[in-house]
Amino acid sequence: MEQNELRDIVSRFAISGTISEIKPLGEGLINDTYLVKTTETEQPDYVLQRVNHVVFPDVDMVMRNIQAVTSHIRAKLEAAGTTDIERKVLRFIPLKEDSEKLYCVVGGLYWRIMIFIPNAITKQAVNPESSYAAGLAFGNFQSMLADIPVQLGETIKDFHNMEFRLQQLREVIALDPAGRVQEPQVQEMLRQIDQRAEEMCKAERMGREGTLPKRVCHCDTKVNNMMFDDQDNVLCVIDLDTVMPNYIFSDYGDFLRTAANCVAEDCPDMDQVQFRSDIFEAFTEGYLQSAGSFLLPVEVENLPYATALFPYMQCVRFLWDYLSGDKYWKCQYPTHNFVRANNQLHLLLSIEAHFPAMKAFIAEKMSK
Ligand code: GN1
Ligand code: MG
Repeated sequence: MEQNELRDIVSRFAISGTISEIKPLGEGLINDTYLVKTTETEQPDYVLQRVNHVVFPDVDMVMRNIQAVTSHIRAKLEAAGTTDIERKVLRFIPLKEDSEKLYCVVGGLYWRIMIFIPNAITKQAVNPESSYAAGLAFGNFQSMLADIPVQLGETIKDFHNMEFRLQQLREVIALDPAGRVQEPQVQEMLRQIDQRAEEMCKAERMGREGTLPKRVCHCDTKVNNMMFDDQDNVLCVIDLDTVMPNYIFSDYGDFLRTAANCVAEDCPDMDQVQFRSDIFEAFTEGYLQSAGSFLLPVEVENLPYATALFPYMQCVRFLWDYLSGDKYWKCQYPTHNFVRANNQLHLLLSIEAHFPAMKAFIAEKMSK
């Protein structure tokens, strides 16, 4: 994108200060992000982002959700007398022409701007200390949003609905567009998926029966979606596009899926795919500390289920994409999606072996 086009877009927003330069920021795969520097030291710098409207078809809903969430969190922080609030919650800048509107559309693309948080870093890898901090931060995030007075929209419909993900898989099996369904290793994986399908859909059943509530969740709880200060304290949770009502299992389970695997989700050496109980324990400890006060017994009891659910769901989603002919995730080689699915299946097997220890750990924490 040309500098002058970017400058034109930025100038539609009610920012203060003079733009000195605009340069790419971060390595996100879904949205395009730029840093907008201003000349004056007393004025903030900004983050300009193009929202991917293929992945998020209703950008207006995304921005209404974000506005509701950030203003609710800001009000809570102010009421608690928190200092340095601008570094603890994101602030999006409205348009000059409409102070209620937080994005603009230019040539069919969607743009928004937020204040850049200075002296903050993101992390890619975790250790037990940062997992504990992440558990606290994501539990706090859910806790602050527990009494949000508006109904948030579902920015990706049925995003973490296990019944829907299995239905998508069945549909692609029936069509077999890439001619991959009969591969023996696919058939074996389908057997493993089938064996667990009923159990893995229990959140949806409990939801229908009215025993499991939906709460406001982040739904993309990776460690790189948090900002830390230089003392390793969590400042705030970022990447709020997927914030929507969901079972709390989403935030708890997806963090452990990504952080507690000894290797990356596409590592092809299945012997190395192992669940890390040190990461599990540290994250769970932090999470129960900040979310324990509002969680229902049924939610706490099912945390081990949540830990299994997300590798299972991701196995189903990667296999679905493999059988579809690799349309959703970028692939570096023809079996990349199958390798990812297999990695997630092996993570699930390792998690299943840890079930008794996980249950005992949670019971012990809750009895204190
Ligand atoms: C996608 O691109 P990223 O890493 O933020 C996906 C997640 C998957 C993840 C698997 C909107 O997230 O649900 O867990 O890939 N996000 C969407 O790598 O589909
Ligand atoms: Mg993301």
